[in-house]
Amino acid sequence: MANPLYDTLFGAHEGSSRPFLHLADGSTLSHSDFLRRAARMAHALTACGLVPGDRVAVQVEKSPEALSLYAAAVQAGVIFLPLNTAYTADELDYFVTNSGAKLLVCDGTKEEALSAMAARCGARLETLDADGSGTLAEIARAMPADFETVERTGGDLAAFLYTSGTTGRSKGAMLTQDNLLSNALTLVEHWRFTDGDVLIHALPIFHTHGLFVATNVMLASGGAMIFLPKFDLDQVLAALPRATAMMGVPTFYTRLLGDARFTGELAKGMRLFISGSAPLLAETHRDFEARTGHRILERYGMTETNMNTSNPYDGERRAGTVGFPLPGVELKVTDPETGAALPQGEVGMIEVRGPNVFKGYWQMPEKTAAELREDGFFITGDLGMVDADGYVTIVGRGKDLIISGGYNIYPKEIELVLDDEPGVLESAVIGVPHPDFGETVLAVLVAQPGAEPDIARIEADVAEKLARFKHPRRYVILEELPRNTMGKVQKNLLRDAYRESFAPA
Ligand code: MLC
Ligand code: AMP
Repeated sequence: MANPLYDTLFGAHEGSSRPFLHLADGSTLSHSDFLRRAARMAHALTACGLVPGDRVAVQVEKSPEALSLYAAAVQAGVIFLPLNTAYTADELDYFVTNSGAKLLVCDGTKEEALSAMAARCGARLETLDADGSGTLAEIARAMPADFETVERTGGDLAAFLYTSGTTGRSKGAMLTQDNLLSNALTLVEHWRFTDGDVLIHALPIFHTHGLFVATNVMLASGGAMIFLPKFDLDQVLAALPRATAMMGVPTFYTRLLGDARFTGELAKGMRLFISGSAPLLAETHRDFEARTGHRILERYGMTETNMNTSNPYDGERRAGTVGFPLPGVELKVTDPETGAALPQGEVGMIEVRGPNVFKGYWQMPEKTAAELREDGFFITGDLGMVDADGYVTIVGRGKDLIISGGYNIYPKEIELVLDDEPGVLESAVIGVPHPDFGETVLAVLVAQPGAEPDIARIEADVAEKLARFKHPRRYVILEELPRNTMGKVQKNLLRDAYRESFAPA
C-alpha cells in the first residue's frame, strides 16, 4: 500500500545489503538489517495499541534502535514525537499531555520518575536503552521481521516537533509526510548526495537537523552514516578519513578548529561540510578554509519549515550569508508591522512559503493564524535581507530567542520560573556571546524590597524544572531593569552591559 515517506526513504532499500549505519563499536548495519529491525518495532507499536494517527512520544538515547523507532512509526502511520534527552520530567509532562501521546518511550533509567506522570496522562510507558535493550525492544524481538506498511497520503501527519515560544508555552509543529519528503529530495539534489556518500552523524536525532536533514537525506540518497552517539571530538577526528560529508552546528566547527589534529590532510577525502541551526561566524568560515581548503556550506532552516535556504554547491559559498532560497521555496522580506513586501536590500521579517512549510501548531489555531498566513507564507521571526546577488543574510531575530550550541532557548520560559522564586521581584533572561556555544544564558534578577534572592536555591529549582542547556550560566542582581518610556524591558542594554561575561581571557 502507498505510504510516500516510507516507500521513498525506507522501502526503496528493501533487500539492499549496502551499508547504512557504521557504529562506534566497529559494526555495520545494512539497509535491509535496519529495515528488519524497523518492521519488528512497527509490530511492537501496534502491539502497544497504537493505530494510525496516534502519537508516540520518544525520549531515548541515540542508537540504531531509536532510529528504527522512527522508521517504524512512519511504516505504521503513527505520528513520531521525538524529545530532547535533556528535558526534565516537568517538561515531559507538558509534551505528553499536550500531544495526547498514547505511548511514551523512555530510557530505563527514567522509568521510575516518569511512570506516575504517564499513568496520569493515560499514556502507556515502555523503555528503550542506549544499548538497544528495554521493554519495547523485548516486545519487538518476538515479532516478525516484516510489516505490512500502513497506507498514508502525502498530506498525512508524520511528526510533531515541539518548539518553545516567546510566550513560554511550547507548540507542537505538525509536519506532514510531504513536508519531510519534499525537503529531503530537494536537499539530496542540491547538495549532490549519492549512495556513495558516508556522512558523519554526530547530531542528536530529536531535532530537525539530525533527524529530518541528516538522516532523511542519507535515507533518500541510499548512502551510509557513521552514526556516533554524540559529538565527541576524538570520534569525529577518527571518522573523518572514512567519510565524505558532515553536517553540524557551528560549535562542531569551532571545536574542530580548536584542535591541532584537525588538518587539511585529515579532511582530504571529504567533499562537503554543512553548517546550520545557528549563525556561523564569518571568522569560523574563513579559518576553516585556511586550515582545510574547504568552504563550509551554510544553510538556514527551522522546525516549522525544515530547510529554507542554502549556499550553492557550485558557485560562491558566501561567509555570513545563508545563500539562496532552495528550489520550490519562496522567500520574501516584509515590514514587521504591516506585512508589506520590502524592496531588495532592506532589512525586515523573513517569510517563507513552499511544500516544506508545516501544517500548523497542534490544537493552537490562534498561534497558527498569528504565524502562518492564509496565503501560505510563514512568518519566521528572523530578521534578514536579500542582497543584490540574491544571497540571504540573517541580521537578527524579531523573536526573543537564544541559540546555545544549536539548541533554542526562549527566555520567557526561564523568566517564568525565576519570577516565581522567593525574593525575586522580576527577571530578564538574555543571551550573551559564548566561545563554545555561540550564545549562552545570563539571568538578571531584581530582588523584592528587603529580600535577598538565594541563588543556590534558585539554581536547584531551575534544575528540577528545566533542561540543563537552558540553565543560566551566570546570575546578576540589579536594583531595577532598564525600561523604555513604554515600560518595556530594554534587553539590548542588558546584552551590551554583559556581552563580555564569557569572553576568553
Ligand atoms: C550540552 N550542554 C549545553 C548544550 N549541550 N549547554 C548549553 N547549550 C548546549 N547546546 C550542557 C551539558 O549538559 C553540560 O552540562 C555542559 O553543557 C557541557 O557539555 P558538553 O559535554 O560540552 O556538551 P556536549 O555534549 O559536547 O554538547 C554540545 C553540543 C550539543 C553543541 C555538541 O549541544 C549538540 O549536539 N548540539 C546540537 C543541537 C542541534 O542538533 N540543534 C538542531 C536544532 S534543529 P554540565 O552539567 O556538564 O555543565 C534547528 C533547525 C535547523 O535548529 O536549522 O537545523
Ligand atoms: P528551531 O527552533 O530549532 O527551529 O530553530 C530555528 C531558528 O534557528 C531559526 O528561526 C533561526 O533563528 C536559527 N537558524 C537556523 N539556521 C541558521 C543559520 N544558518 N544562521 C542563523 N540562524 C539560524
